Amino acid sequence: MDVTIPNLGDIDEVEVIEICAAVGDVLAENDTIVVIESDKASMDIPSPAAGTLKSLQVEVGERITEGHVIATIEADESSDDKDESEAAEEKDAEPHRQEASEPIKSSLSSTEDKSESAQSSQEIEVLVPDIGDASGVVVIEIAVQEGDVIEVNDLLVVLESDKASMEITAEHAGTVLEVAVSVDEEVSEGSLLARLRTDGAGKKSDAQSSEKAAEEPAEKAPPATAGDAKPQSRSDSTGDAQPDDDGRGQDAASAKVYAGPATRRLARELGVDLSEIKGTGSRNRITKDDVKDFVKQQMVAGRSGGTAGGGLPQVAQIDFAKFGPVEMVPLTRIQRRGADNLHRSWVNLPHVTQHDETDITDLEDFRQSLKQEAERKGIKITPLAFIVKACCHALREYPNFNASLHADGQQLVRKQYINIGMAVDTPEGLVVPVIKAADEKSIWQLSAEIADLSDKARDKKLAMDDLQGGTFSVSSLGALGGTGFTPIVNAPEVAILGVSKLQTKPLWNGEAFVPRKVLPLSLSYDHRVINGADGGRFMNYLVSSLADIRRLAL
Ligand code: CAO
Repeated sequence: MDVTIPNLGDIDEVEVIEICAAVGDVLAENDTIVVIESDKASMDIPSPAAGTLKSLQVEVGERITEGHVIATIEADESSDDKDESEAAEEKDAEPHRQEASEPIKSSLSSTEDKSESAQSSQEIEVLVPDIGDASGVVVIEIAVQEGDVIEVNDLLVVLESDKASMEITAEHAGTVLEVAVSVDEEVSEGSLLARLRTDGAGKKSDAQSSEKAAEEPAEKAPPATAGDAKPQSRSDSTGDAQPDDDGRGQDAASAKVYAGPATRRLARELGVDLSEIKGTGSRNRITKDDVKDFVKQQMVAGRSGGTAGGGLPQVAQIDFAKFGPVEMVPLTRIQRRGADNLHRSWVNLPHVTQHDETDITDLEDFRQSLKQEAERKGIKITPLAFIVKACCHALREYPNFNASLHADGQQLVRKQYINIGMAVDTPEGLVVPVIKAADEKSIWQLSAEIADLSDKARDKKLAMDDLQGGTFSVSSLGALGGTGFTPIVNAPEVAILGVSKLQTKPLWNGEAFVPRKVLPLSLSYDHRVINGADGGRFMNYLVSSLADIRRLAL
């Protein structure tokens, strides 16, 4: 009995990426023989019957098309007397036999559905909105399922990039027809997330639309491909190889490797055997990060002489459980990405941190005097708005702090705009939204934007654009305490200001010690770009601007 590549829908060619059986192997029905992959998805080709694998007609890396014979099976006794046409008939009759070919069929039918939906004005597609230049955006949460009745603003899906999480909410009330993604799936701008049928009721009025109405030309809809099929289980997906819901797939050869096409591609490029990796994704799915972490571990483990990558001394691996009970707490994606970014900056940039203090008694008096007005305006006014304002003035005065070192190491890219990144502490980890054109904004505007961006960061409502384009950062731990710290530069920026807790201290005014409100500042900078004297000048400028905020009006 020949095993052939089934109907591939609109896919011309696929690549054999894995061979899961050897000639002579005794196979059970539905045991995976090979795994094929297109640009969008991977798919197991299972044995259509129990029997012995007599020959394999493909090799890993070979590109093949629909109908290509990949193997020959000698069916065991129970099916020996069946010829191929009988087997094919039986395949139509038995539901489980349809598992291999059904996904491909579903990809074709989804094309039809889409063209139908394009004719109906009530069916809409929810697409991934503009996510700027963010890469590696994954679905981390799906809040609805097929058949759910939803209201405007109901949460549909949560996406997460290296930098932040973003909630995709419904702009129309209606019913969920299809959820087109699964948790841990990587998506990009324009990817289909879900299809809804509107009930003709409300629609969000704001323009931040992440849904595209079906009345748009049908050809605008992305072509239906195997990758568009909903990857929920092996029986209805041409997407990832996934364990069956009852876990049977865990034991089956076909489900040994549970990973998406992009992860498989990365593993192939790096020469990694996916079966050696334990997946950390949902239902033990192997993610790209798992592959990268595995490679890192291999590099560290493989190195002799106690050095890690880049010749750095290796931190000892200790079995802490030997000394008492331990608990393993997984880091959030933002924490892991943050750790990578901070480490990258720390090992690449020669950091210097300069500490100083500024007397902001007058600033604080002024700020207190604004409290009633602030309440009327509904704006919370904290010292941070003044600090950001002072930084903008200092950056204009010292433009090398508002710059990045060019990749060739020979030039400085001075930016003609001033965008201030603001570190915000969130339950998922540190997030740095950016106040755009901060130098053009008043203290009121800055205060409102600081509150707005920090609320959005904590509520996972930041757009990708809110996280991009920073030219200098401020990290305020003032509300928490401390007398100083060494903030890490948010590379490729070249400097960051750390702010610690305001304290009332006795200061000598020439005649007596008087109580003054003193704010500690810590300026870290990239010493390749900024020398100590420049650092000193920048800090002096900040200190005097904050000590006498009339200077900010100059
Ligand atoms: N000294 C003393 N009090 C301060 C202060 C300072 N330097 N800065 C702010 N405060 C006060 C505020 O005035 C406010 O008090 P009132 O409510 O009485 O007015 C209170 O502390 C709380 O302020 P806030 O934190 O809500 O607002 P903010 O504008 O000062 O800061 C934000 C906003 C988002 C920067 C902050 O909430 C935050 O997340 N900080 C953490 C940043 C961080 O984690 N950095 C570390 C990065 S490196 O790992």
